[in-house]
Amino acid sequence: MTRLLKTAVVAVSMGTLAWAPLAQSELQLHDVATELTVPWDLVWGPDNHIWCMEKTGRITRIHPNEGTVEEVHHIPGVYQSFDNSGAHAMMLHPDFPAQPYLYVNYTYSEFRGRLDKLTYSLSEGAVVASETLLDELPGNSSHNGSRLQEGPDGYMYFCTGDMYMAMIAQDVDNLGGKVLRMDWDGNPAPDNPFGNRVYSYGHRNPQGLTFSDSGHLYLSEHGPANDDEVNRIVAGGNYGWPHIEGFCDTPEEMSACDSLTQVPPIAAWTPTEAPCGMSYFNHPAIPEWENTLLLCFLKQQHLKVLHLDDEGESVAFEEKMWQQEMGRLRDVLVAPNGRVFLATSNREINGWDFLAQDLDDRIVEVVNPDFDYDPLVPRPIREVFLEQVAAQTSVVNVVFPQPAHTDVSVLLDRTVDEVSFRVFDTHGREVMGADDMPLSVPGLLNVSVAHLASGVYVLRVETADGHAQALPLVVGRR
Ligand SMILES: [Ca+2]
Ligand SMILES: [Ca+2]
Ligand SMILES: [Ca+2]
Repeated sequence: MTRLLKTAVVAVSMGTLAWAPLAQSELQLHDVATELTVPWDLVWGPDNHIWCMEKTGRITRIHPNEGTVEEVHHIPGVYQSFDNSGAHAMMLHPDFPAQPYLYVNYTYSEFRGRLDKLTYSLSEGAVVASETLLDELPGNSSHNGSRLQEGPDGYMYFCTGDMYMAMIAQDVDNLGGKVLRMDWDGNPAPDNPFGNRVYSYGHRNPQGLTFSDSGHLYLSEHGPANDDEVNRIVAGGNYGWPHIEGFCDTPEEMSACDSLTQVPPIAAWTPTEAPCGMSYFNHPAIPEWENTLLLCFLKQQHLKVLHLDDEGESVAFEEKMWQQEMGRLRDVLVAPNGRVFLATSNREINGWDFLAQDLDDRIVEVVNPDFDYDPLVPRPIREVFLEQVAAQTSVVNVVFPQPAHTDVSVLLDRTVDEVSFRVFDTHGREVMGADDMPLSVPGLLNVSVAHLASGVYVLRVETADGHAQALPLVVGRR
């Protein structure tokens, strides 16, 4: 259902350096999904769908070819101010859906934000439970950041804004103006530089966060009237705000630099252009963009292509794409097969339409028609789940997830295609069960526990050849 908008030859504008390569690819833009409201964060799922969170708190699963939009959840209690607050960052657990969790950051009152862990139910195709990992994050009408990323070290990275309270960015005990590094339950990663969740500090309002293939972490942040920045993040680094804006180059900044070791940005722009979502790109689908950071801009309404040097330590040159053609751009997503998706941000301010263009807000795909993309066929989440289960051949008699909310699965030997099971409460009373039940997938028993009260149970499974085992089962609800 893709609508061809236009064909744009890759326009190379002269960046800060004097040279730029000639580009050969003719890129096309086309709409993937339309009539959204400020799609703030796009994520590629293991089901080969785009997972999208709008500023309103609506979470959808979007078919990247057909553009169908399936609502998964609407976060209750998202607070949107006249300005920028609302829902800002989302990610899926790296082992989703075997670990059926989504992570979201949003403001829930004028001055407060949260990081929540949501539980997705395979049987319901929706979020069925939520747990708050970080409550009482500072918040404000703007400057809330944020982005979430999985690190190559297996930890969760989360960048936060200074919430219009500039000095908190320098306080390593405050969660604002930081890059945080945590496990998947929101606990500090064990070797963090300050013994808490903080990984780096001195950030103003970061809204872009991405890892390169070689494991470097890059962050984009809004400057005040000067010095938007892209930073390469190192553990324990102080990125200067509010004492230093951009590089340490004014007399006041130079005296501050005597007492403060600032990690300088790898790129800075004055006057400000409002950088936002950012993704590392390194794929033959667009050869001219290999080893680049793709960076969205709101105010100046374009995509910048920042070409990194071989070490990833500096920006060699930059290009500006599609200036003022799609309006404000909020996020860029690079799929594993090199497809690139952009999210517009024109229905700003709680969906007011005064900036809106036709069919806004939209997700637009950037395509190189000369490249033969790996199709990465979009598929049901259940199929992904069964594949994950099948890969875990050495694990048997595992009951998951625990606590179970609606469904529980038991991983058995893969030769088992029929079981009898019983569930007992702590008084030894049988509360449910079935005899000689054929398994739709050999080695995997799925049981609905939606009708059981929260509590501890024993699940007894018996196979046709008489092997029986009792396993603990915890049912938990909000
Ligand atoms: Ca994203
Ligand atoms: Ca800085
Ligand atoms: Ca400066």
